[in-house]
Amino acid sequence: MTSSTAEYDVTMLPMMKIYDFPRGPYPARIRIALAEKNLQSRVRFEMVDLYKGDHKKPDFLSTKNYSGTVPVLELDDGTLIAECTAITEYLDALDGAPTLTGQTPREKGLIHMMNKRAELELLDAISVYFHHATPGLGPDVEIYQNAEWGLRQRDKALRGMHYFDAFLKKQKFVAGAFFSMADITVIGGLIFAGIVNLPVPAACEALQAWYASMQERPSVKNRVTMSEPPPPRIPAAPPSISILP
Ligand code: GTS
Repeated sequence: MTSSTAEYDVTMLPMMKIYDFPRGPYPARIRIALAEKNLQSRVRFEMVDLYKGDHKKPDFLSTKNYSGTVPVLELDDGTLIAECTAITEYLDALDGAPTLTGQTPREKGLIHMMNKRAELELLDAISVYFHHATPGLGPDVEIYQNAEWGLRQRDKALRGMHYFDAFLKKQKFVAGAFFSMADITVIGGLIFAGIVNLPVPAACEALQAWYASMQERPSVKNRVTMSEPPPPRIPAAPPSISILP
């Protein structure tokens, strides 16, 4: 599968902005997608402090994302695209050779289905557990919690891990023979599982092995440091001037 078309030049793309929370599992999905598509240089990240509840403030809700979540992609013409799946689809389509969301109708259908399942059965379930049955983002942000609902979602996520394990016993990647958006979403789920100390069950050996190999991918390994500012440039020492005659 090709990663770009002949006339496509990443450096010609206008700059984009991502409203982001660097260590968050959902923003991780976009960071991984950006690296897989070699688009890191076209993006500036703007941190939204979730622990301060900045994503729930009226200004963010009315001007950036009605749903009060990050990431949000902002294009140079001001267009705003929220939802990781939608953002990934946009980024993947830029080069006309989508590698993450599939090229054939069959690939697209399977990837979309498995991506949605990775959200429903794993990532979103762990997110509900985090927000409802743990301190979450703290009392100022978590204004309504329902621990029972959160614990049910934790158990749903554990069942989801078994579901994906069964798939990965049979195939190399979540939606088939190649790495896709569905893998990224399961990775997001397991990043969140790590944050909430929800280990992958020992019986899920295929899922564990797959996750270990995913963590070796540069896009996954370097996802957080992607947005750290480059180290300060040390000015070159001025040429030494001899004042001796
Ligand atoms: N369906 C959304 C998507 O796919 O983009 C969910 C996004 C989401 O929940 N993002 C988290 C968030 O904004 C970011 S993080 O938890 O991964 O850092 N959570 C804040 C909240 O209050 O729900």
